Amino acid sequence: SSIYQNIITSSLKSKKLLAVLIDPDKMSLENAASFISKVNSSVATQIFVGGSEVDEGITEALVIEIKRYTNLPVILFPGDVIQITDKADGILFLSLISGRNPDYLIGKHVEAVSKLKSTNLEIISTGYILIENGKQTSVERVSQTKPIKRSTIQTIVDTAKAGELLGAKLIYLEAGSGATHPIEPEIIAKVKKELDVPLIVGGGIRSSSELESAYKAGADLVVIGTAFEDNEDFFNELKK
Ligand code: 1GP
Repeated sequence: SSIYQNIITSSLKSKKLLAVLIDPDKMSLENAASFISKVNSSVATQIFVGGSEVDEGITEALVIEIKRYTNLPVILFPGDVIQITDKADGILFLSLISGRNPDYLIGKHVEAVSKLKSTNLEIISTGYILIENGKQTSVERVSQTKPIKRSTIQTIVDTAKAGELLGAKLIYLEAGSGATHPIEPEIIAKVKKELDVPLIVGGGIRSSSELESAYKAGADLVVIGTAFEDNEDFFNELKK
């Protein structure tokens, strides 16, 4: 349980964590080495690999390539069962608790068990909460679920707490990849106040000031993908 233990320890010490999200659908094997060298010289502490729509087989090849170039933990953030590979270090076992689609609450998890049993992946139960962000995100489209409205903060807070009470080891507030606006600090702060487990925040964070404001509001780990895909120079602002 070293990945989770590290997140817990960091959270207790208020040491903030940053995961770089690599979508196998958008990252070619050829570009992985140079991208990872930038990740290595940045303040990033984790690498997440996953996406909403990824063809079978691609994830494993990419994870092997990423692991060649970094010692950071590589954690699967899968949109589907076919993205599971034992070449990674861990997996966020996500239940989409903002939605009411049984497939994404428990169905795909049942399907995943036979695959997971043959791996040494560290499996981290994660309550995944999609929050409305003005446009339809791919999580919404693929999962056929509605996000929670940002105005209904109490529902967001109660959903996060229900996830924790059901046993989630992490709660992940998601605005959706490429979201126009990141999750409001007020939402992050209110959720954090109610939670005993670490809080992950992601979606639409594109600057170091937005990153800082998510941390300040209470995010223990922030996930950034699109901002690095669009502009690798952003790593220069996040040098160690
Ligand atoms: C998406 O939270 C992650 O699942 C990261 O989102 O690509 O917008 O950074 P971005």
